[in-house]
Amino acid sequence: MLARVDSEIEGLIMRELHRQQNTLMLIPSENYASPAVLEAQSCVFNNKYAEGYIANRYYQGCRWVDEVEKICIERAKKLFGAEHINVQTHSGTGANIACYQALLQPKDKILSLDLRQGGHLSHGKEGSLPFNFYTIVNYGLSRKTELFDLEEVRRVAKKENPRLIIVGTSSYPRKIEFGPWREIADEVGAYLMADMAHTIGLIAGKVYPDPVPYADVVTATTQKTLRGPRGAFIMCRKEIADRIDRAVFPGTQGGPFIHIIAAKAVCFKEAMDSSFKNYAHQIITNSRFLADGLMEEGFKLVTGGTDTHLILVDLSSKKITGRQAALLLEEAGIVVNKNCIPFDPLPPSITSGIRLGTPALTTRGMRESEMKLIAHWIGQILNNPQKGRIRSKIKLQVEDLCHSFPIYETYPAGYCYNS
Ligand code: DSN
Repeated sequence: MLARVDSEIEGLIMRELHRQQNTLMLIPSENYASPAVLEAQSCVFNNKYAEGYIANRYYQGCRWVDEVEKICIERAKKLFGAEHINVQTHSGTGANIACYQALLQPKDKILSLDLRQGGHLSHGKEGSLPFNFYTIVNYGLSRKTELFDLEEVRRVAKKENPRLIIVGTSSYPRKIEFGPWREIADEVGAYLMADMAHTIGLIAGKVYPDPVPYADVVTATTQKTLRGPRGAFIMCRKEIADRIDRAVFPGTQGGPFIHIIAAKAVCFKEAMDSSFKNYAHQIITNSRFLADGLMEEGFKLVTGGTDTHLILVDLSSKKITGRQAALLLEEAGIVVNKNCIPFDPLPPSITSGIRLGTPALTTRGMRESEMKLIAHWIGQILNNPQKGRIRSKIKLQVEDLCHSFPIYETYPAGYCYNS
């Protein structure tokens, strides 16, 4: 149908499918949603307005909408054990902003990780809505270990007396234990918000510490490690449930995207299957193999390795910037993103690092041996930036490898999609 109505857009969709099939998707925030998720999110719920919440809408005709949202919430609660969950938020940034709206007054202080060291734009970057409405103060990582320095966080918290402390990052390759963060928040009387946009799939798969018992609010996206549609949700204690719900609607959003909520429900169902635990476990195994392989190729990794889905490569000793590295790798079909490393002297548009992750390759069914091979290719390319012939040769090998791990024609059995 689309091809008949709009062949131009249909053609671009097919090209993008071809690109996704024939390149290695190593951006840690990307993944391949299942065909069931894609089907649900393109369904007729797209046509329905449903402002409000279950059994309390501003529109008629919401009988099936209510059923879908109820099932979605029930599944998420079963998966994560939170007291209250709002599944209406459209994005991670929107979810974070709704939490600020629920918990803070204008000018209240937010303590978050410096963006240049792994924090997120929505944690208060200059020019963002939170920056304009609230007072942002930052903690940093330890210069020596590149890990969180909890004593430093405590020191800044005691000095600044924030109303909200945010833990959670988009380029931290290590696990975070949430108990000490709760203690610091309690010591200064602050709310604790855990932004788990990146790691929520690992939490669902029980291979990453659980923030739910410790944080007042947990925000998460559904399209990254959770492998669902583009969207987000908020988990919180029941005492603040009404404030969170009101901050989402009508506070910061209008009508919920019911087709996306349907797809979130499918994604939660898939994540409840035992195969998802294997998937999450394999993401980390793959990440460790890729990290070890990169170190064997002579790369320095931030924190010296990984125990999550994500690897941050420090290129400062390689005489190549993150931007150059990402472009060279893309020529060979290896898709990563440039990323600041802690204390990076270069701006975010150039950077001294690249960020890699294994969620998407693991969905394709790739395992340890493929990670070793990919690390070797990355080494060959970045250790020989002048040699275009190497990139051309590896591009063909990448296509061969991709051919053996198709994304949407058929599905490998086991920990990939339920077969
Ligand atoms: N853009 C996401 C990431 O790549 O980490 C965060 O919002």
